[in-house]
Amino acid sequence: MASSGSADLVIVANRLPVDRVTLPDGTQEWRPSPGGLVSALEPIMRANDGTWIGWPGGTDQDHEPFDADGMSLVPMSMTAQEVEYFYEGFANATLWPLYHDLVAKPSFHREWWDAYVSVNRRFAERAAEVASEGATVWVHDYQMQLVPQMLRELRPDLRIGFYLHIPFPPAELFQQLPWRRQILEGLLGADLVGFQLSGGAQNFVRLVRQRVGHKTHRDLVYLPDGRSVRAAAFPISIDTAAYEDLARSERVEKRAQEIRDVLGNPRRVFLGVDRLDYTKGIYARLRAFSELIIDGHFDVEDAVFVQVATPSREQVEQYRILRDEIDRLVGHINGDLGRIGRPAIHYLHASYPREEMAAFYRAADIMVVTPFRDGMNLVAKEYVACRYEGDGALVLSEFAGAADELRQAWLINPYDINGMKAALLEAYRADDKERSRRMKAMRKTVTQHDVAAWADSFLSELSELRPSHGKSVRPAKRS
Ligand code: GDG
Repeated sequence: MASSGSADLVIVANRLPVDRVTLPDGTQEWRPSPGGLVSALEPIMRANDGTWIGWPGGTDQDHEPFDADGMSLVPMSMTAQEVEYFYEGFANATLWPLYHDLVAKPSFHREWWDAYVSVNRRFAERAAEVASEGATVWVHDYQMQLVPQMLRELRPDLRIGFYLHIPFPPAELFQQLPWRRQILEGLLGADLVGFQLSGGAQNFVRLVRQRVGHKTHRDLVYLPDGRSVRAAAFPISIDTAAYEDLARSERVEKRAQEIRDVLGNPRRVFLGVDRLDYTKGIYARLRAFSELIIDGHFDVEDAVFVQVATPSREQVEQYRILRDEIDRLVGHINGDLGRIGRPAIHYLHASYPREEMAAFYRAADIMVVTPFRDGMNLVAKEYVACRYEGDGALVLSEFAGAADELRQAWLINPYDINGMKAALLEAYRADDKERSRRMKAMRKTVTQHDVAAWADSFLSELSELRPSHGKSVRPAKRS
């Protein structure tokens, strides 16, 4: 067994919750990249002397571990070739499309796989160094699926959890992967494997039975060495109260009004917010909206679509192609349907501070979330959290994990353009009473089930699975 470190709780994720940024004068500094995951885990990390292992972005730079906000951060370096083969290649051009219903064609390259193995090994070795005797290690997402097994071999004393943020595909698709067995065995190093939905957990257990040959019963896998692994659903959520507070702030309220003014105060503002990703269904939704104008249901004076598309994975070819397609479509639509000062679509290829995002959510009457496949989709929940007056409408794809909980949204099939048009129109025409009935029910769900509840339920389940091993994770001190 490797000698142990001092951290009682270790997070292993592809990214650190900070970015290394270069300032105009050439100096560099760490800047927090706060996402839902960090805010969920921060209190638990603080209460447990937690350490976060991840890549800070950039290449070929070694950084010493440092402390930030009561967490100890351990930056992992990556070579330019690893970024290309492991991150852009195997993670984002093999696993990402394969796990999202083959919305794009996955590429299989043996040298990408080799890089995936070696990066996973380095992360596992680092986790083995920093974790204390009997510590809890929580590994995150599709970039790190081999870490649980590698870590268990190095440190059998640890309690290991794994959480997959994206869908886990059905056997019929997963079995295309030349390294399918290695991935399944990698995940089986964990005591608890968490998924967004129970369908993902069931796909995993079925594949383990078929491909690895282990005995399974319901959500349990029995390994020959006597250990068992549980696979279960833990739908992720957001820091609901923090979003609501932001939405209620005077600055955000003022900014939301400014946005509506600049848009010309149309009757209805439609909004899309996504990473620019082919899984998100941006093209189809913009087409559906434009056809409603062409069909004469409303005019550019009545309705406008604001689409925020955050730049993402720009080195990957399929993402470049998508960007060009959306650029062309928006150009066509605005060229054909827009008037002076009145484009049909406001297309913003940029990333904004959280406060501005909240202002967009406040300014929008109808939020349009139409992925072809999405693990959860936090944008849908953020919109609901920001509508504290119980107004606003959500049009949501059945293929987003969030559709399991947000049943009162206008649910659509993103492959069915006519169905999508009908739902957009219904949401456009719905009266206040109808919109409020739906929104209030969804707000209840998002308020009761926030990201802290998600993290607590995963970690307490993990502690129960291995009660005799190691120390318990101390609950977060709520302020
Ligand atoms: C993966 C899974 C799962 C976006 N643009 C800006 C910005 N965002 C924020 C949103 C939201 C987050 O990014 C995106 O989360 P999603 O859940 O919508 O989608 P993915 O990035 O694909 O996330 C997904 C999630 O992991 C968590 O498990 O739900 O299914 O694919 O929080 O607000 N934030 C800021 N500026 C932007 O321009 N500040």
